Amino acid sequence: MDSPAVMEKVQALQARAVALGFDGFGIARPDIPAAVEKYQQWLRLEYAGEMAYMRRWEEKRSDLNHVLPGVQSVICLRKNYFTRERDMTFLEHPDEADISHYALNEDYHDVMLPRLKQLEDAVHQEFAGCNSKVYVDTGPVLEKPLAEQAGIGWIGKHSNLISEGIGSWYFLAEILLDVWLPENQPAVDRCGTCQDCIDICPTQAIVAPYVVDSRRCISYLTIELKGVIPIEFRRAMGNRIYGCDDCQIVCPWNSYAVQTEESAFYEQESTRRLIDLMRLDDKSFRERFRHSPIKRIKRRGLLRNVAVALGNSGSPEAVPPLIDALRDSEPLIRAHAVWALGELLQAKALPILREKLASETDDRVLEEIRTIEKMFDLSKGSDFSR
Ligand code: B12
Ligand code: SF4
Ligand code: SF4
Repeated sequence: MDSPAVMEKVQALQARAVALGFDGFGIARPDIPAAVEKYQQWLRLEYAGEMAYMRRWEEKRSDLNHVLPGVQSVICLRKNYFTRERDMTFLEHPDEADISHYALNEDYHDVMLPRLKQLEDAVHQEFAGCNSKVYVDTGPVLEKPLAEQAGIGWIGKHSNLISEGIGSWYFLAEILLDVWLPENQPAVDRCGTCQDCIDICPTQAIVAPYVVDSRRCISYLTIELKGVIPIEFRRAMGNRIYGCDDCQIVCPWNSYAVQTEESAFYEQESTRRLIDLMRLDDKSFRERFRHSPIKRIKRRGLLRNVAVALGNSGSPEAVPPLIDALRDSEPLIRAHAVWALGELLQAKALPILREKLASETDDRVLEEIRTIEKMFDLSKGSDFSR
């Protein structure tokens, strides 16, 4: 029932959300059966790759009563992270790292969660005795279809949520509660006949309109995947070392983006040179990325990605730091440095690899050397052809 008293409380919460720095607010019913069915289909098609958490919490994601018993409403929130023009010119600087726009400075989880909790406090003041749960990204909640139902935006063909006249450069968050609040009208799909995102995707990860196969997506390969990056995607990664924005860069709706007022999302001056990043030790990695989402992939994940990017750089300057990386204590980094040297030096990489890695024992590293040997048919008499 949209009683005036409830509407007043909702308006007060919306005003509080704006004061806390959220720029979109809407309410959805918690049951979204059509989206749940597609999510389960997505899981069955193995599109989640190694993201075990996407499977582990299937029951909760499929029915929010398992997250908050008696849940009746979901308050969905949007927070803009757009800070500067984002275009494809990063490809013209292959010796510099491309970092996805959302990760330029502070970790959004850390920025948003305290404010979400303050908004939750306000919810409890308005609805004394209610139960609630708050999430930003990491919870067992299908955030995009809920936000679509709440009228925040529609799920575009690249599968990100887009708002009319605003674009898609924003994060989502939500408050689940066991109080009935009047829902908003769902957003309407405005993609029309456009399919620019599908055409630009460097790895053809958008396997059908609205469907992303994570295993092909550079965002997954550089952030979520813990192990060796499949060879077939390494060249396509180019200089993208943390996430990928291509499908959003080309989206015409993002021409409406306005800069966020959130200073925590603006980039600080720091080197983007791949050869400098390749030389980060544990201490300097921790210092530089202490507050950044990049800390999640740890030094070994970042330098794995940087090695691939250096392999794609075509730059002779990349060779010395990659040779040094063959001595790194992390086999994952050594393995990708081997590949990168093969890309830069072709068969000439082999004498260097044989010398520097004469006592290598890690299977992943040995496999990379064997691949180069096979490529140049130089495996005869090799120490690595066990
Ligand atoms: C897992 C995950 C990923 C995975 C999988 C991406 C994906 N498309 O699901 C990976 C690692 C690849 C990823 C990448 C990115 N992510 Co992410 N990710 C998530 C997470 C944790 C879960 C999303 C999810 O439920 N996926 C499961 C699938 C089933 O969901 P879906 O894509 O929404 O699927 C819908 C459509 O596919 C649709 N569908 C329609 N027709 C059909 C037909 C068939 C046959 C099928 C199977 C499905 C289908 O059904 C589904 C339900 O509506 C959410 C946070 C959250 N808790 O929700 C953030 C989230 C979606 N990510 C976010 C961001 C910012 C990104 C990146 C932009 C980061 C970057 N720059 O690198 C990229 C974008 C890549 C892309 N094109 O999607 C934001 C998106 C904000 C927004 N504006 O939409 C979120 C919401 C985090 C947040 N709180 O802000 N992400
Ligand atoms: S984030 Fe990049 S790789 Fe992933 S779907 Fe979009 S364009 Fe493709
Ligand atoms: S690029 Fe085109 S098809 Fe893709 S999400 Fe944007 S409007 Fe939709």
